[in-house]
Amino acid sequence: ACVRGTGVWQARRTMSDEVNKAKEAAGGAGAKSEPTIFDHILSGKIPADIVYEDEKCMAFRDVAPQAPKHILLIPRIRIPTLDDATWEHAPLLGHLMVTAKEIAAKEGLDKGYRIVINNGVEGSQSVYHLHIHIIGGRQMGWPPG
Ligand code: TR5
Repeated sequence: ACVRGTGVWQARRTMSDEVNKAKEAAGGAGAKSEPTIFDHILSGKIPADIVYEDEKCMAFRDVAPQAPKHILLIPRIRIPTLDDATWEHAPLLGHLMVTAKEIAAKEGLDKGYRIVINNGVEGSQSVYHLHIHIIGGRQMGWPPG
């Protein structure tokens, strides 16, 4: 069904890789309590291409960009998934949303962009530290895969 070397083959391969990663990430009993790669980026132990930071959050370029611009925006505190967010987190989540549109503007995404939060296994979440994907620089399709 997949034709090597075509965009279709690439897209399918990428999608199944992401789904597999998401399933593996959720597999361990400690998936929600163990530090993630993003904790190491926050502490500076692992380098990242940081585009923005303040006292509440940090944004850096995705290592596997899905579009010309692909940035991850994360809170400094670790909320594993959107499902773990409570009303106490509402001001922080609002801060992230307004920061996301400011980053998009700074990146020149004046024609539009996509904001994504993958949640849990069926949402294809692979890193259990809540993050907002800011994706742009090309025409997005709908519905998402
Ligand atoms: O699938 P979800 O929504 O959980 O998104 C996780 C994202 O983290 C994916 O888009 C990955 O490409 C991205 N990612 C994973 C790593 C990583 C990263 N982005 C920047 N830097 C990274 N490092 C250093 N290591 C990763 N494992």
